[in-house]
Amino acid sequence: MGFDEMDVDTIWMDGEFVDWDDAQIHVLTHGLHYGTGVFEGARCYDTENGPALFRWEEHLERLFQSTKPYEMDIEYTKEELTEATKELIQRQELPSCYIRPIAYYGYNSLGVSPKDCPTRTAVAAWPWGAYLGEEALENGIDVMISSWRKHASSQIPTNAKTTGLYVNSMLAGEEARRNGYAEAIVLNKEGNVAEGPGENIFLVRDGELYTPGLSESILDGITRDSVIRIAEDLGYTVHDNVSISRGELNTADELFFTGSAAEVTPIRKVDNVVIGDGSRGPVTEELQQKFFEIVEEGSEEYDEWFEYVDV
Ligand code: PPE
Repeated sequence: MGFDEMDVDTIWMDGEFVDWDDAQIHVLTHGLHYGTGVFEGARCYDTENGPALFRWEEHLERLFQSTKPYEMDIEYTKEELTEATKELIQRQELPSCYIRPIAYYGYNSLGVSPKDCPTRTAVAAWPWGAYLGEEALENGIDVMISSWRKHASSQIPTNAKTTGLYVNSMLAGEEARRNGYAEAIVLNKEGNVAEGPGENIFLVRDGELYTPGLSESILDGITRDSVIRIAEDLGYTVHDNVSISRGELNTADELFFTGSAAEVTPIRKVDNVVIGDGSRGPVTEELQQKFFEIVEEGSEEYDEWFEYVDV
């Protein structure tokens, strides 16, 4: 669904709330030419205690961490960005939405060096349903191992959520969709499993969970972290610092993706190989149900994960 069909009218840009259609930038913006932006994707859930930003502090922290290799200075404090985001949600009356903060080198001069280009910051929010479709949450998706490899973190910091990184994600995702799959799995330079184009991946084997470690060229996903915590609280053993070979995907009992947009999405097939019995597995289902229960209720047990927005 395009933005034109959505009931949204305001974007926060560099300290001001502007009309959606006026949220424009110059075509010679540095970030457009060289991919020099960092961004976040978070969700606001309409919990039983009212709308709440899910793990907002962690998203903001990662946004600021992402600027470091690029020596970008966001001119706003975390508090200011939080206030702006809450007001953006209030103004648009969006009880549940996806939130996209972005900071990027703006307009002044071109040439790879961003010197003298200002750092611009914006926050947008819009309604966004299930990333890979409602049906995917229940039945799982078919994925393809991409022929594109993830950048090694010696080539580009993969733990920074940089706009330029996502051309790799786009290539992998579109290759998969062209071939009739819903999404891709991207291997790292060593040929081990890294992640999806916009998701982390988990494997279940003999009732234990495995997910690639941070040195496997992955984004340090916040949903990944949430699922690890939920799984451990439910009594599961989670191996979160491992390498997973391509072959291990085939023999997994269950596989699933996690992400702010993708939430917890089961994987039922990798290339032509059926995973488990080809449907959402029991461990995936338990974790997924618990995840949705937490975000729908605004659970007390995980109270520190919620930042409430008064509406
Ligand atoms: N890996 C990548 C490469 C990634 O982009 C995401 C989020 C994750 C893992 C999961 O991280 P987290 O959201 O913190 O659990 N991808 C975002 C962008 C999706 C998009 O299409 O844009 C997201 O989920 O918001």
